[in-house]
Amino acid sequence: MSEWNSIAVRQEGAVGIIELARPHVLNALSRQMVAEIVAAVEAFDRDETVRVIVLTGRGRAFAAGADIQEMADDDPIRLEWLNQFADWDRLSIVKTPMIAAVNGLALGGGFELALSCDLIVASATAEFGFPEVNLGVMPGAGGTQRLTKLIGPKRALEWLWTGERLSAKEAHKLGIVTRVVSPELLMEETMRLAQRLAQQPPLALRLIKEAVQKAVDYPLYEGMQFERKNFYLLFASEDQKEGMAAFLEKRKPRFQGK
Ligand code: DAK
Repeated sequence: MSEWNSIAVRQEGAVGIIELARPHVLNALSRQMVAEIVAAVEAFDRDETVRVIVLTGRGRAFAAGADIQEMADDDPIRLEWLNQFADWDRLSIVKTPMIAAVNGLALGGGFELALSCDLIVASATAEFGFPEVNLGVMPGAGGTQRLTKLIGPKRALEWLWTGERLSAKEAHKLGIVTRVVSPELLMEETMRLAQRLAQQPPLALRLIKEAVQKAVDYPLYEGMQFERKNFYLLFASEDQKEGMAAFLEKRKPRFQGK
């Protein structure tokens, strides 16, 4: 997809930036928009010049959830045929580090999109929530699973049942968000973090990401075995040679992702 209707895509140095761009409906995630986000993320993921991907929203919302207009008349059989989660699920196999810069409301699918990124940087005015329950449904794109793994079943249940919103500060306290910054500094701070990560050895970042993801699902022993294999694998990289040589020669390393 080279033409984008619902998003804006650009690259700054080694950082690929995707901006959700339907502010008139608070970036409600239409099917077209989800397809575009996934296509843009995958294109960046395959591009060796892109070391970090940043997702953000235009206007006052990051994303106010799936497009209710579009799904109001759905039925289970149509949903089965649409198989729309096939697109969505591809986000979880992206290897490049992904940061969500949450500028405002992140509700329902919008919160799920942020949770499927590796790190969330939030504006102090951002709010997070799963209002699906107020529509008579529930999250379907990972919300009950990802939130529970992050904050535990009791706290997750309370937020999922009430549909109430968490402030950026509460989300930070619960470990959902790693940084809270003032609204006007959101992109600057996120880009600073992204550029910093872009200097790190990309293969190590990818294999660390994979190992941390396994830590969430694997028992400790299996996780440790997985970690070890990735550790060994990095010794096959030029970046390992460069990193250790630079240390011994007391100079700054230059990592190339090789
Ligand atoms: N869908 C469609 N339009 C939306 C929308 C949404 N989710 N959220 C807001 N809008 C539209 C409003 O209809 C309004 O349009 P106009 O009336 O101006 O034409 C415009 O955006 C501005 O919104 P408001 O006028 O309502 O603004 P307020 O500040 O008064 O209220 C609000 C903001 C966020 C509290 C309110 O808009 C609201 O409650 N929005 C709905 C939030 C919500 O329930 N979200 C959860 C939806 S369920 C999937 C992935 C995920 C999911 C499903 C599938 N796949 C991968 C396939 C998840 C499901 C959900 O997210």
